[in-house]
Amino acid sequence: MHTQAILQAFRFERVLLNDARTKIIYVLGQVEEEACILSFEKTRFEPETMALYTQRLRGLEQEVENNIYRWALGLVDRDELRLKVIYPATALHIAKYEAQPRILLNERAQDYQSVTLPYLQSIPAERTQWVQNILHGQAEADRVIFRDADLVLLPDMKWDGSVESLYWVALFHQPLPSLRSLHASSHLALLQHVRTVCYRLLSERHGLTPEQVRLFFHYPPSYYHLHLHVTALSFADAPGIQVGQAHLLDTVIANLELCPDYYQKVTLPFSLGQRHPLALRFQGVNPT
Ligand code: M7G
Repeated sequence: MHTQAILQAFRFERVLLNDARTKIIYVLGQVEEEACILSFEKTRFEPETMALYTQRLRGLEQEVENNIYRWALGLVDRDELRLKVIYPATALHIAKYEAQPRILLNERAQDYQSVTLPYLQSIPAERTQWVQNILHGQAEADRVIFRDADLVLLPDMKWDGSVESLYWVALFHQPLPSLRSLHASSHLALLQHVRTVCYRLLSERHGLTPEQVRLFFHYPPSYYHLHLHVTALSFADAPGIQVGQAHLLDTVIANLELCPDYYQKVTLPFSLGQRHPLALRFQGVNPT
């Protein structure tokens, strides 16, 4: 089904999340009796268009003047929006995007075995079909930045294309579910390799130095097929960089150098939406 056809058939149900800071709204609806999530994001200003911006502003309303200060609401022609569509959306997607309180959990090594592992094994394989499509060159092939026998590097769905908000993602061919699967003897060389590749391409393409980027894993991820997040440091409030979620690649490498099975032993604290299925499974395991 084409995006336009999905939009035409969309029947609005409710707003999942209205983020005033990021100017992104997530809405849930139905398309042909199946759930569909749409997100609309106000796009960033393009510096090149600013010279003539004042002339495009019209319909000023709610003007206030006070001394040298004044403010108003206005309209600009061709107000662009970034649209994302998840269709059909699963209950997991709805739980991911719906506004809800977050809770901090501690996943001990034994909790990974008894709670998280059964959870990730219960996730249908089609949830990571998009990863397989990229790895096998069946989707986004024209966007791929780098490909070799170990990994594929490409722009993340979240990237708006600007260097300041650079967001790439590196997908590994090895079917490693997450950070928890990493062991020095099998993966240290792979992690050093991805770091080298990212640094080289960030420098060649955008003149970014290693001091200007952050490479990190999420734990827990939304998708249990290991992937590395690559963002510009100037993207100061990039989504998912908070403690309880992001683990810097440099720290991961250093931990594995100190202790080869660090990620099989360590307790990993993480934050999740209270209604996330993994959080529900943890109830009773992590009484606070
Ligand atoms: P994550 O840590 O599993 O989940 O990261 P998160 O979405 O909670 O961060 C998955 C990363 O892959 C995110 O940064 C997504 O924006 C990105 N991503 C997800 N999908 C479905 C796609 C896709 O189809 N194409 C691309 N290029 N990136 C995607």
